[in-house]
Amino acid sequence: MQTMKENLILKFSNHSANIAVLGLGYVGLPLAVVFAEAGFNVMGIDPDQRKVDTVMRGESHIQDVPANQVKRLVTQGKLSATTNFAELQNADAVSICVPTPLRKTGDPDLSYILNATAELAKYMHPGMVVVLESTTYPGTTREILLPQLGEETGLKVGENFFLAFSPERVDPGRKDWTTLNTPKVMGGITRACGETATTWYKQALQTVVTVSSAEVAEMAKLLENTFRMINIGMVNEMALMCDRLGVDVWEVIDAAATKPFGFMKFTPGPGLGGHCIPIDPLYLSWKLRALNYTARFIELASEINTGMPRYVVSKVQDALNEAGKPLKGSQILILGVAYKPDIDDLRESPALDVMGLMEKKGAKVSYHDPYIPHVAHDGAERHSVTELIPAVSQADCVVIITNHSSFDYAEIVEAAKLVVDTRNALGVDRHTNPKIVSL
Ligand code: SAJ
Repeated sequence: MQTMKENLILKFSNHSANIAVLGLGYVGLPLAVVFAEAGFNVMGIDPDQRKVDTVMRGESHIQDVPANQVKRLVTQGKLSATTNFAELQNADAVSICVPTPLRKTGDPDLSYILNATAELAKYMHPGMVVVLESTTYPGTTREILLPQLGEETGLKVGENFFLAFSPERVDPGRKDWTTLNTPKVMGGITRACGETATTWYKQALQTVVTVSSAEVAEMAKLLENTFRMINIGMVNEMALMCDRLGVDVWEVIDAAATKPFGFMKFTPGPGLGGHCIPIDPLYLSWKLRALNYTARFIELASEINTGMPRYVVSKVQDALNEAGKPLKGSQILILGVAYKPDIDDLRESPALDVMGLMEKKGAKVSYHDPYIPHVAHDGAERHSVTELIPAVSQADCVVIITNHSSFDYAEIVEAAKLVVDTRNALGVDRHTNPKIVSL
């Protein structure tokens, strides 16, 4: 008599398993497509009817997923989408790819995971495997999902249902490392869970790395992103120290980066944006506070990173002061508001803080970003200026916040009265051109 695990592994091996992906965002849709390309029947489930309709029309709302690929898979009947969670009753395997943002208080917002788990619990049946992909604090899979999907449904984890965690590693816009070829860590609640989930993912992804528990997998993801957040914080503090020392931080970093081992280059900036790096580490520090431990590196790095927008405003204020102009009443043009170059994502962008702080000090602020036509934030609605060079020449100060590669920096500097460059977009010209002030 085949065990549930053997039965599932057979379904994964012959691709007869029905797959469901909960959440069709920047993680879920690429994952659904990869499973469908591997030959599985995949049902994408999302409460957002627009996302579902887009997929069913054979289109794509995610920049990394080509519409023609969605169209082909939908036409072949390999990929479909619905808002109906009851479809989960037909699934053998479910990936949960829902958001894990922060509340205004800075605490984790687990509402998406809780809602997805509550819906899934209604349709759990023997012989299912569930993998949580959403970045969260260590223990979430065991403490939140297991009780609702296991004990409360009468199912036995590791015997007639299998539960694991596998951190998403999607970097929107990246072409070299994709969902298909980025190594994927997998950790189960039990050994059988890890093995079953690994067998599933190995049918579609090039590399799956099995670890001993869900907690190891949850913590690995947090280490990955905390590593970046802390190093960015450290290099931002280097910028603050170099400013006081009168030393060019960009030259210092480039010099240090000539070391071929034992060093990894990070660069200072106007702050920390994105949906991962500024947020994920706070899930870890929040969990540790509940265990009466203060994650000092995370808290210090967060303090420095969140202080960078204010530092940028002080640099602009000092630069205008040198020109005999108060910030109040000055026309400021922000260049680039996306959270990093060459993408259209505004989430947690430091540009939002810089613009808000300047307006509070009485500056007249406008922005130009070819990727972001309008910004609605904190009750203010802004639109990207269309005629860039006239706006540059009219501004009392141009502030480069996001160094999109499409900008013609020579033309911008030529037309500008003053430029504050927070990304070293202008390079060595900063040494010779009195118009340029660098972070
Ligand atoms: N930043 C700096 N200095 C740096 C690097 C980044 O100020 O040296 C800023 C960026 O401008 C941005 C923020 O930090 O505002 C985050 O930048 P990021 O390069 O970490 O980009 P993200 O947030 O898109 O991070 C993603 C992450 N991917 C996942 O979590 C799956 C991260 O793990 C990747 O390492 C990163 O992409 C990447 O390498 O591009």
